Amino acid sequence: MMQESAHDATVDAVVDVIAETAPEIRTGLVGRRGTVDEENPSGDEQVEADVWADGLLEDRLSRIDGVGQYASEERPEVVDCGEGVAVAVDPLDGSSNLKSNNAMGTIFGVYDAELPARGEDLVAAGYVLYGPVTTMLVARGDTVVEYELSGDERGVIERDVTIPDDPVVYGFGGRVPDWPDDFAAYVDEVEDELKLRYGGAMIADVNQVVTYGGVFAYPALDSAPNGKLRLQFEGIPIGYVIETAGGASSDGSQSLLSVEPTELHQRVPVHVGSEEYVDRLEAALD
Ligand code: AHM
Ligand code: MG
Repeated sequence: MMQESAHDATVDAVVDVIAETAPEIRTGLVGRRGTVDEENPSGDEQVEADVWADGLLEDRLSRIDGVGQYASEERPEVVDCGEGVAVAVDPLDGSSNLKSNNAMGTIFGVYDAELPARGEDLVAAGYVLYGPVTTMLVARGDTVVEYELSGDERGVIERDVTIPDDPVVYGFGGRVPDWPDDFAAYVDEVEDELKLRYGGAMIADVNQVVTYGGVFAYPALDSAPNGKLRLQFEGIPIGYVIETAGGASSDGSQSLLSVEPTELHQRVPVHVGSEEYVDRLEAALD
């Protein structure tokens, strides 16, 4: 275990690198929207930008004093880079949206443990959203801060991001006939109460929930009992952001932060958002 103060400096440096690299990732997407002839470890088709953004982040994050491991959705193995915390990254979440020119994100989690690590080992997590403007949410301690990024500028938009009361939106992944019956019954209720917002990039859809209240899920499917999203790179970091913002997360029966990690690229059903809707989801799947 590292000293608390050493952590703080390392987490500061990780957040700085993500914030400084995001505007560069955004402008560097031009000319990198085509697919490469490779799959990532989860079997997804890779886009040129996925591989490029992963390389950029690996290079910069692994050079930080106090970062001991780098791992990403786009490479099979953990990169060892010394002593210290582990940084797990989804370099371009929702990169299939590059083709249709829609929103995407970058997700990061900093773990005080070797990967694969547990949610309780997380010391900070956050995401960048490449929307009409570039924003970044960072969850640390008991606070989520939202920034707007532009060039070298990082302006604070909100010092204490909290999911609003009175939920408004929902977004659920997977094909409807592939939803298990109990999840489909839950959706029947939710769609009478909330309005649909689903864009195919978890970060963009989750940020709708953070902004308006509601629920996002990429659930277990009949054809994929662990869903699509990955525990280390997506489930745990997003669960941490949402819970720190006053919401709840679940794999269907427990917080995403309590799920036992067994392998680096393991998948997990993800349900996050306003507590009421996550509680009802767990009751429906019981
Ligand atoms: P990616 O990180 O490889 O882009 O995949 C994850 C994305 C999530 O952002 C999103 O929720 C999901 O895949 C969308 O999947 P689908 O296209 O099946 O709706
Ligand atoms: Mg992703």
